[in-house]
Amino acid sequence: MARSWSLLLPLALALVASVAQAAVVEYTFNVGNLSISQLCQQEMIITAVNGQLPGPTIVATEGDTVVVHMVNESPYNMTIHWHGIFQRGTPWADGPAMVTQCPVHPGGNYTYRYNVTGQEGTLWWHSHISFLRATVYGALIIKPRGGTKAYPFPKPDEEEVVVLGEWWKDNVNELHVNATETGVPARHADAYTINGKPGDFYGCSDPNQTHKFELKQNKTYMLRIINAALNTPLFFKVANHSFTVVAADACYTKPYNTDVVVISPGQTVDALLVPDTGVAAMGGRYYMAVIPYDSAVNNDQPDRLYSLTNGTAIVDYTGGEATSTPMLPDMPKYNDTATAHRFLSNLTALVPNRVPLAVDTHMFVTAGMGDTFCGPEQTRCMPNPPINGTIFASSMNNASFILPKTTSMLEAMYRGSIAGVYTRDFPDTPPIVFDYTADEIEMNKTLKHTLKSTKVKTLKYNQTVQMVLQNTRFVSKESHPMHLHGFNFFVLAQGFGNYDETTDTAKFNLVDPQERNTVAVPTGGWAVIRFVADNPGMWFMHCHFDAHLDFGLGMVFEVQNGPTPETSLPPPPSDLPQC
Ligand SMILES: *[C@@H]1O[C@H](CO)[C@@H](O)[C@H](O)[C@H]1NC(C)=O
Ligand SMILES: *[C@@H]1O[C@H](CO)[C@@H](O)[C@H](O)[C@H]1NC(C)=O
Ligand SMILES: *[C@@H]1O[C@H](CO)[C@@H](O)[C@H](O)[C@H]1NC(C)=O
Ligand SMILES: *[C@@H]1O[C@H](CO)[C@@H](O)[C@H](O)[C@H]1NC(C)=O
Ligand SMILES: *[C@@H]1O[C@H](CO)[C@@H](O)[C@H](O)[C@H]1NC(C)=O
Ligand SMILES: *[C@@H]1O[C@H](CO)[C@@H](O)[C@H](O)[C@H]1NC(C)=O
Ligand SMILES: *[C@@H]1O[C@H](CO)[C@@H](O)[C@H](O)[C@H]1NC(C)=O
Ligand SMILES: *[C@@H]1O[C@H](CO)[C@@H](O)[C@H](O)[C@H]1NC(C)=O
Ligand SMILES: *[C@@H]1O[C@H](CO)[C@@H](O)[C@H](O)[C@H]1NC(C)=O
Ligand SMILES: *[C@@H]1O[C@H](CO)[C@@H](O)[C@H](O)[C@H]1NC(C)=O
Ligand SMILES: *[C@@H]1O[C@H](CO)[C@@H](O)[C@H](O)[C@H]1NC(C)=O
Ligand SMILES: *[C@@H]1O[C@H](CO)[C@@H](O)[C@H](O)[C@H]1NC(C)=O
Ligand SMILES: [Cu+2]
Repeated sequence: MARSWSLLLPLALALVASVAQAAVVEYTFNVGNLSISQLCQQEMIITAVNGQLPGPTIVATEGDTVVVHMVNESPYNMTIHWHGIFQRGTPWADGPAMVTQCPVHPGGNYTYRYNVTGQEGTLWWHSHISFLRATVYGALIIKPRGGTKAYPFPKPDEEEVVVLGEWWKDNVNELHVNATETGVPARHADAYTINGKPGDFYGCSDPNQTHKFELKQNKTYMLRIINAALNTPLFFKVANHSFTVVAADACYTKPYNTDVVVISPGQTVDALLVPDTGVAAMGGRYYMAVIPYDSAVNNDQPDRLYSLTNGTAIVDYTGGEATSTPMLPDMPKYNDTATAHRFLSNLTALVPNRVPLAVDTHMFVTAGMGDTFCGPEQTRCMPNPPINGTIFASSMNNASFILPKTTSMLEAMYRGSIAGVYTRDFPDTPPIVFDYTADEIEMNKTLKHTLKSTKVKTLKYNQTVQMVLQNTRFVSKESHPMHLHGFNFFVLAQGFGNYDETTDTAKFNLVDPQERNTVAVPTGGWAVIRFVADNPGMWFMHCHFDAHLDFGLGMVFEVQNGPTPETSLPPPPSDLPQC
C-alpha cells in the first residue's frame, strides 16, 4: 500500500530519482490448444498460453505498466486474473468471470492494462473461469525499482521460478461441467507437478517428465515458489537443503529458517535455498518434492480430495554429468497439521507498525462446506441419497455464492442497475450462532443447509475492515485458503476451535503481523484479517480451492467511490468483453 511503502524500502526510494522512468512491459497471450503427453500417456489436448505449461513468466519492475493482449484461440470462454495485483484505478482488469468482466468468447480478445505500483515480489496469473486454471497459469514477478541490490536480504546470485500444479488425465473443462451439472465434486488430480512436470514417481520413466534445476556450485539461489494447484495445499522440501523465507504473497517477511515450506493454493513464498554444509560445494543431485497437506480432520476417506502421491523435480549441481540417483527428502506425513501450522503462523512482516488500529467494520464470517437441494444448474443432479437428497454446497455466513449470468457485477455497480445481478445483503454475522466446530453439527440438517445467492458487502471508501474467518465442521474440518482480490490484508491471529472474542483478541499481533492476499484458515479453526478498503470496485473474496469456490465458497466486497476522480471507478475500457 502506498502509504506504507515509504517505510519499507527507504534505500529503494532514494534510488528512484536516479533510475529510469517506469516502463511499459507488453505481452501477447495466445490462449489455445496444446497437444501434450504427460505420465507416458498418449498426447492429449489442453488449454495453454503460447503453447507453454506453465505459461510465460511476466517480469516487470515496480511502477511499470503491464499490458497483456489476451487472444482467445481456445474453444472456451476465457478470462485471466492477475493474482495479488491491487488493480488500483483499473478494476476492469482484475479478471474473475462475471465479477469484473464478461468472459472473452472463443475468437475474441481483450487487453489487460494495469500498473504494478507499491508492490514487489512473486505473484502469478491464472485463468478465472471453469477449472481452466489447471493449465492456464504462470508467474508474475515484480522486481524492486532499485534493482536486486534493493532486496532487504542478502542478494542471491540467481533466481528460479518454481510453479507447483496439479494434473488431470482428463479435460478439466469437462470435469467442471460434470461437477456443476451433477452437484458431485470432481475427483482429485492424477499428479502434482513442478514447473508443469510430474516427476519420477508416477510409473513413467521418461526423463522429460521431470523438471531439472541445473544449479552452479557455490552460488546462492532464491526460489520463487507459487502454489498454482487447484485444490491442494502442499508440503515442499529439497533433500539436504533448508530455506530462509524472505517473502510471502509478495510481502517481505522477517527471515524465517525452516526445512519445509507449506504453501496453499493462491499463496507464494520467496525463499533462499540453503544447502546443508558441503552439499553445494561437493555437487550432487537432490530431489525437490511436494506432497499434499490433507487438513481434513475426522475424514474417513483421507484421499477423498487429495491424491496421496508426490511430485518431484531434480536439483542438479553436477552440470548434468552425474546420473546417480538423487537423494530423497524426508517428507512430513500428509496430515501433519502441527508442521503446517508452525510454518503458516510463524511468519512475520519485515517492517513493523503498519496495521491500522481503528476498525470501522467488524465482520464474523463462517466458511465451509454444507449442502443444498438441486437447482437449475444441476441438469443431471445426483443427490445423495438419490431421492429428496442433497448435493454439496459451500457457503460463507450460510450464503452459497453463485455468479450472475447476464451482466458482470462491476458493470452493474458502475451503471447503478444491480437488480437481477446482485443484492447488498451479505450478512456481517452468521444467521445463527452455534458451536461451529463441534462434530455433532454434521448431523444438524437445518444448520448444514444453505441456499444460492449473489450477495455483496458494501463498504464506504477507506473503511478499515476486520473479518474473523471461522471454519465450520458440517462435512469435515478443513483448512480453506481464503483469497481477497484488490488488497493485501494483515493476518492478526489464527487458532483452532471456535474464535472467542473475550480471549482471542489478546492474541492479536498488531505490531508485525504477516501481510498476505491468501490466508490458509487453520482446519477447524479461525483467522482474523484486517484491511483498508481504499480501492473502489468489486473485489471477490473466496476459497482458492476451485472445488470449493465452484460450490459457493465466496462473497464479494463492493467498495464505493472516494471523494475524488482518482478514487472513483473509471469508465470501462472500450474493448471490455460483452456477455
Ligand atoms: C499508470 O502509470 C502510468 C505511467 O506512470 C500513468 O500515466 C497512469 O496514470 C497510471 N494509471 C493508473 C490507473 O494509475
Ligand atoms: C481483437 O478483436 C477485434 C474486435 O473483434 C478485432 O478487430 C481484432 O482483429 C482482434 N485482434 C486479434 C489480435 O485477434
Ligand atoms: C463427464 O460425465 C460424462 C457422463 O457421465 C462421462 O461420460 C464423462 O467421462 C465425464 N467426464 C469426465 C472428464 O469425467
Ligand atoms: C519434452 O516435453 C516438452 C513439453 O513439456 C516438449 O516440448 C519436448 O518436445 C519434449 N522433449 C522430448 C525430447 O520429448
Ligand atoms: C566451491 O567451494 C568449495 C569450497 O570452498 C571449493 O572446494 C570448490 O572448488 C568450489 N567449486 C566451484 C565450482 O567453484
Ligand atoms: C514418492 O512416493 C513414492 C511412492 O510412494 C516413494 O517411494 C517415494 O519415496 C516418494 N518420494 C518422496 C520424495 O517422498
Ligand atoms: C494421521 O493419519 C494417521 C493414519 O494415516 C493417523 O494414525 C494419525 O492419527 C493422523 N494424525 C493426525 C494428527 O490426525
Ligand atoms: C512457531 O509456532 C509454534 C506454534 O505453532 C511455536 O511453538 C514455535 O515456537 C514457533 N516458532 C518457530 C521459530 O518455529
Ligand atoms: C420426498 O419429498 C416429498 C415432498 O416433501 C414427499 O412427499 C416424499 O414422500 C419424499 N420422498 C421420500 C422418499 O422421502
Ligand atoms: C440444530 O442447531 C440449532 C442451533 O444450534 C438448534 O437450535 C437445533 O435444535 C439443532 N437441531 C438438531 C436436530 O440438533
Ligand atoms: C483515508 O484514511 C486515512 C486514515 O486511515 C486518512 O489519512 C485519509 O485522509 C483518508 N482518505 C480519504 C480520502 O478519506
Ligand atoms: C460463454 O459466455 C457467455 C456469456 O458471456 C454465455 O452466454 C455462454 O453460455 C458461455 N459459453 C459457455 C460454453 O459457457
Ligand atoms: Cu475451501
